[in-house]
Amino acid sequence: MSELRDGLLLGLGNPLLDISAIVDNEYLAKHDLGPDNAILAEDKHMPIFTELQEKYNAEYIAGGSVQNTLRVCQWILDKPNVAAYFGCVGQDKNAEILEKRARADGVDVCYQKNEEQLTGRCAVLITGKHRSLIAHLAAANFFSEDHIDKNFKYVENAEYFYISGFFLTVSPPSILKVAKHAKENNKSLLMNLSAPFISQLFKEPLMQVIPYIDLLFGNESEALTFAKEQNFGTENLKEIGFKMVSLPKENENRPRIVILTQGSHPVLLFENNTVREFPVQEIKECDIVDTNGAGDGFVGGFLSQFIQKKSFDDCIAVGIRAAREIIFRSGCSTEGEFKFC
Ligand code: 26A
Repeated sequence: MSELRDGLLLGLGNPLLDISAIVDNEYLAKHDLGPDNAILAEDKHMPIFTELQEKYNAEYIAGGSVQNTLRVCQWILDKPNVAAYFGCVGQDKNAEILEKRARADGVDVCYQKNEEQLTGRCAVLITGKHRSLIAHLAAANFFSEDHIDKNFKYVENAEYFYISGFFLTVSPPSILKVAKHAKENNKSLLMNLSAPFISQLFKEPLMQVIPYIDLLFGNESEALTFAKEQNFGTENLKEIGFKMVSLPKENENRPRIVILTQGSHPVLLFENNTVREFPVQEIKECDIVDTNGAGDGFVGGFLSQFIQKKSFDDCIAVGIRAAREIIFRSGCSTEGEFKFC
């Protein structure tokens, strides 16, 4: 086992406050939304934020995909401040709520602060097992590379970097800066496809960073969309995983790993020309509180072991366990002690 120290893991992402409510299909239809969207808010979506507040008894929960992952990772580790985080917030109450939650969970947040913009929010519309995410990034969209330059000690100190595909909508130059540092210093860059729209609308910056990615996470719909956009000519997840593994890679010292989750179906792990399957215990529909943050939780559990150089069997087992715990709770919440089994 390798020793845990402060700042071993650095995450970059969009700090968002989730405004979460249970709605019906009619409400989704009214706003032209599907049950499992993950999109950027357009002007037409803005009334949703007030409606959730005024008519749907919304809950306010700390969110933002990478921040969720780091909070879950810290929840599992006994030691605070192993994970540090960069992202941009406004100077408002919501930023204070986010920072307080993240610090209470043990994440060493280093926010860039924007005086003109409000902290980002994400509407989370729950219908049964499904959740639709509409993110209004606001301040999060104003993250800039100079925050990295000013706080480069965090980058130098970290051995592992975790960045969402979502962050490609904000600052590809920041991602490339960290990616190049990781390559030059033989450190690990882990990324997530995050949502189908990333492979469609942010294809160019995504393909620019792909060669630097040592470990790529995605779920089945994200993988299928990526394959379609890249003309892989197959809808078979195993074939897609192998093709992702063999995309160009800068640091040839490490083989690329690809991990694809598929809800209650087995997690697939691709390495060189092998694929391994890890079964997931199905959760009864009546035990599901909400699936918001489940994917982030999986990565958080995985990272908590990966940064200790544990085996992939351990990393994935804890990932699955963490996702399960998050599904039993509202949003990505981490109160109480994490139970390994
Ligand atoms: C750029 N976009 C769309 C986003 C997000 C996002 N985090 C960062 N960028 N859209 C949704 N989320 C977060 O994902 C979590 C669930 O996986 C939500 O804030 C939610 O907590």
